[in-house]
Amino acid sequence: MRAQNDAGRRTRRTLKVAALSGAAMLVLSGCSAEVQRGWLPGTRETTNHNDVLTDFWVNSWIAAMSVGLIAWAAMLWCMVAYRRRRTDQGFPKQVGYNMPMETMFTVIPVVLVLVFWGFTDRVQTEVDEPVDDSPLTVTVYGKQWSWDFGYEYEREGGEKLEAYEQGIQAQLNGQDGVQDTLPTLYLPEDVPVHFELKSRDVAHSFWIPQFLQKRDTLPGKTNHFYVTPQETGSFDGKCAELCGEFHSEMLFNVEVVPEDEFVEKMEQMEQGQLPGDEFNRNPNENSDGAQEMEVDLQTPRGGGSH
Ligand SMILES: [Cu+2]
Repeated sequence: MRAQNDAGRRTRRTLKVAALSGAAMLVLSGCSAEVQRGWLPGTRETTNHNDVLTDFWVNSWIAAMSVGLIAWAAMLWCMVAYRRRRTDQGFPKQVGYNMPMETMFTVIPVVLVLVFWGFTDRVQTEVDEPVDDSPLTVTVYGKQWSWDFGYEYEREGGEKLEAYEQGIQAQLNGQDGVQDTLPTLYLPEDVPVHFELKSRDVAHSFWIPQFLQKRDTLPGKTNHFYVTPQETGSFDGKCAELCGEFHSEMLFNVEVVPEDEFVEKMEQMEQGQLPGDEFNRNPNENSDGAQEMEVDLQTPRGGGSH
């Protein structure tokens, strides 16, 4: 009996130490900025959407973890409290078709899903709110396997600029300096940007991880997104949709720079409008190309009228 009490006390002490050190770890790690933003890349100020997206991410995790902890605790408690004892005989009491319980198991998850859906919808509506008067429109074409960027920018004085860059596929050969060969998307700090996202061939996805936003670029369709970069710096861009053999090399750089430097960069690019849908692989998926195709089909082939 005495030995048993000692063992019990030891177990309790071990549990207490484990619980205390666990709590201490949580409290200490809770101080770091990285944990506070749920290990997301970027900072709360990288774009005008980062704060609301970060809060949504962190709060969703807290809510999901709370639900998980309650469910796991209930499961463990049931396993222990209602375990089969040595003296038990036959089946335990059967509690199937317990209406109040069944109703609870249905109603609680439905309410949870509706609440999560409500918050998701609110954040999504806020982030996707179109900005009608963006001074800068950037047309992005995804293509196997690089990016084209076309800029139309109206400066505050009314001066209009148009320039573009057509990217060439990166050659990831394991050597240094590849990053400098990637196409670079330049963005001015604190200027709202309207992105028009298109594809020249297959489905790609335009993704700047630190901006916490990504969106598909699809053939025959234009997608939009609106963002205001708020911090200067260099960021990574990627394709986030498996799009063929060299999907992993479909990379680009993002440079957020002060407005005057952005104008300088635009002046160093190809001047004029980015070549449009006529450069797409399947011309049937755009109006100009479809017209050409129609003319082509009407031309007699092989021993016609000539
Ligand atoms: Cu791609």
